[in-house]
Amino acid sequence: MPELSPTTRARVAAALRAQRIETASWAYANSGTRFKVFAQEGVPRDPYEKVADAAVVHRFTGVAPTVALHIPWDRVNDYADLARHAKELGVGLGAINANVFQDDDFKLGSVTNPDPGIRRKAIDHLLECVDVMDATGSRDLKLWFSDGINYPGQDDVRARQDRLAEALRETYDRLGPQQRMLLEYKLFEPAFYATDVPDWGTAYAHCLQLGPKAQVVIDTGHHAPGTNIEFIVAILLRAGKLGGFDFNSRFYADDDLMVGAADPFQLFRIMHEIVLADALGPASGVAFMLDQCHNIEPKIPAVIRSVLNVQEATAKALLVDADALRAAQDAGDVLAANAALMDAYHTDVRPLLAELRADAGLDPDPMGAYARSGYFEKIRAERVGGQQAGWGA
Ligand code: LRH
Ligand code: MN
Repeated sequence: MPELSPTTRARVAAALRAQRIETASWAYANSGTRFKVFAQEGVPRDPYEKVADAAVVHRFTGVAPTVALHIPWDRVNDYADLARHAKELGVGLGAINANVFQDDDFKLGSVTNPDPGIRRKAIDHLLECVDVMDATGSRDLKLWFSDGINYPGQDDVRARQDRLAEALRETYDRLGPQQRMLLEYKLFEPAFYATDVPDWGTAYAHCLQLGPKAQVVIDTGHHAPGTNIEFIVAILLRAGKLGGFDFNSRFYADDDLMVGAADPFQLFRIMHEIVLADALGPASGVAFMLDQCHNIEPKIPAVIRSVLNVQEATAKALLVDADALRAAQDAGDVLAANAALMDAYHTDVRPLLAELRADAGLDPDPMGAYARSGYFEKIRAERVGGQQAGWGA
């Protein structure tokens, strides 16, 4: 790695130290595909054990201080007690994810269902999730709707949008002053003809109509192949409507693989747009969340690896020589401009990150440190019996 000037090193180090990546409670639980869910030893049996695993990821990476919850997968009797448990372990409870995609009543839709009684049931769940936020102290309500239709004519597309808007409005009006609604879009699955929130434009239109507390979430696995996701990032940042990311990666569809595993260059390009817009720090309001399923790989190491992948892409993006890039762009020097990005991308930032971890009193090698910690052996021995957590589908 080229010798960094002291000012560059200080700037990059400060930005990386301030980075915050939220992990997902469901990533620590069993998950799979419609073909098979492969159970693993040591998997949590309840939200308390999921939070404990999230705390271990933070202990070894130093940049994952919150864990997102999913309701009802993480329903407990006393959310304030769960928040206390998290605090004792050095983490906080993050975004609250609603779930209106697993109830039999929602076969033809949840908030978009033709049946007003079923819509009421769905909205009541969204409102329950805001109650949970009040108890956990969470800022973000994350909404993903599996709602859609499988055949042309199955339902009226515009009528479904009206129903969606009505449900979002009622939920938006329930939010507290410091709370936000993050609307997530997805091109398809489980709906296979039309999804009611299929793309960033639809999510953006609804968020614009709702107001400043409604923002768009970009799940990196939710686009048509070939979609330029960093373009969407730039557009939503420019509009002040980028609420956050569900980071993962994919080779084909919504594969929910480790972020950066399938396309590290895409992750770098996304973080480049974030750095360009000075939207990396917590003050930007952009929530950097992981939304992954570790179907065959050991879960806690996979989450640690994912956090490291985001750190590495971020460090590379922070190393882009902004002045050289700007000069080349202004001069119309296409190759020099592209080279400014590629030089940063091809920089091995791992030694720098290892140094920064050591400076922060962390083991420079979080994956190795976790393996040597004996934590897996401990949970494998302790977590015997009971019902392992999963998607409860
Ligand atoms: C939908 C999704 C959504 C979550 C779920 C776990 O595909 O990305 O963010 O609710 O995964
Ligand atoms: Mn998601």
